[in-house]
Amino acid sequence: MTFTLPSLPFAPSALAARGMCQETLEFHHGKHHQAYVTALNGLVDKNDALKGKTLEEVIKLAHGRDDLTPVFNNAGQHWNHSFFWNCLSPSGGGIPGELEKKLAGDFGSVEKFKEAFKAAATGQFGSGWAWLVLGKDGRLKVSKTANAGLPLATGEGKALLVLDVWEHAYYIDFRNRRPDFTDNFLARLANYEFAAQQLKSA
Ligand code: MN3
Repeated sequence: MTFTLPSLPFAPSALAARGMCQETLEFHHGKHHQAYVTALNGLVDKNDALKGKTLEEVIKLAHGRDDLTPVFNNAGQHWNHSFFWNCLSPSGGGIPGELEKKLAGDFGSVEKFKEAFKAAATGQFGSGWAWLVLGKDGRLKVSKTANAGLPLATGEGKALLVLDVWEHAYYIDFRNRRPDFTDNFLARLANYEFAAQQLKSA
C-alpha cells in the first residue's frame, strides 16, 4: 500500500483567527506531515514484510523493533498527524453535552480535565503528543507520548483527542510558549465534536 497525505479538513487559513496561522498549517501539513509520508513509503518499498499492510498493521509490527525504528517513527507520525488535523476546528472549543458529562465524571470537572491535559502537554520533555484516551477500563484519561508514540502502540486505549507538542506545531504562532499554545488549543481550537464521535464509536 502506498500511503498518501490526507487533505486538511478545513482551509489552511481557517484557523488564523483562532491562533494557528496559514503559514503554520502550510509548513506543518504540507512539509512536515508530507515528509513523514514520503519517508514511510520509501521504507515500505524496501521491505517486503511491510508491503500491502495497513498503517495500523505497520505501526503494530514495527513497535518495539530496533531494526524498524525509522518505520515506526514515520508510520506513527503519519497516523498522529492524520488524527491531529481532525482534532482542530474553526469552530472549536465547545464541548458537546455527553462528552462534558463523561469528562466531569472521570476527572471531577471539565476544568480538572483541562489542567491534566495541560500538565501532560507542557510536561512532555522534548517532542511528543498529549492525548485524551478512553482507557480499557472505560474511563477517560490523559497521557503523553514522546516523539512518534501513540496509544495504538502502547495499548493503553482508544485515542479521542490529541495535541501535537513538537515545536514545529507552535513556534510560528507562540514561539517558545507551549503552555499558551495548549491553553489556546483547549479553549478555541479543540474539536470536541470529533472527540465525542470517537467516544461514541468506541
Ligand atoms: Mn507535527
